[in-house]
Amino acid sequence: MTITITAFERSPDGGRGLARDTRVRWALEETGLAYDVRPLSFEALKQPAHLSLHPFGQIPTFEDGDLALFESGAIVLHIAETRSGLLPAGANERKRAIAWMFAALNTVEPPILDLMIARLIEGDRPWAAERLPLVQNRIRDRLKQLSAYLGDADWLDGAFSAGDLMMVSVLVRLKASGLLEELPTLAAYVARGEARPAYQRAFAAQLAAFRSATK
Ligand code: GTB
Repeated sequence: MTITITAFERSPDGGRGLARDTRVRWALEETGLAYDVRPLSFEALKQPAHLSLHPFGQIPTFEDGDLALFESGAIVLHIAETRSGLLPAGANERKRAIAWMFAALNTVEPPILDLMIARLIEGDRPWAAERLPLVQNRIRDRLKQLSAYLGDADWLDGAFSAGDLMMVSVLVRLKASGLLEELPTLAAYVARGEARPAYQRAFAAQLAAFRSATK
């Protein structure tokens, strides 16, 4: 049975790998799992066939035999728990790696999403210029804390794990903002993640899909 994931037919990020299928592709590549991709238009996302897999009509989803999952965090955790390479062997270390996945999704990603919304959706509101620095400063606070924790280490808690995969996936969305560059430790951390061959393969695959859809 081949794993099938869903992705945007034509990602609005222009192939920059910012949509959440990239983190799932990355986890699949890290663990050596082959997969197929079902590309979906924005219209198809909201059709019954896809809504039966994803209640909110979004990507990514994951199907493997009789298992169907949605939510990138749940999908990456499933991959990490069923294959070796993304979670440490020790029980406590595994839990800490999972805690870092939650930290990426629940503590670091929300202010980053606020910035995207403030810029892309609310940028023309009369209060936008006043709000933007507040949103940016909330991100700065988180990044400073994360950078201080990381210190000189390559990865968050020992060897590279699903926690790093998720954290790097969240932080890459800041690349165009300039905020990452304010903290060289974190910029280097993201660069280390992006340099991994599995990330490179995942990125190339989503870019190839975008290019073939826009040919
Ligand atoms: N919590 C869910 C998860 O982690 O899986 C969130 C899933 C989600 O937001 N999916 C988005 C989606 O399907 C795509 S990734 N949106 C369509 C819809 O809701 O109708 C978010 C995203 C979209 C676009 C860019 N971009 O253009 O840069 C980046 C990220």
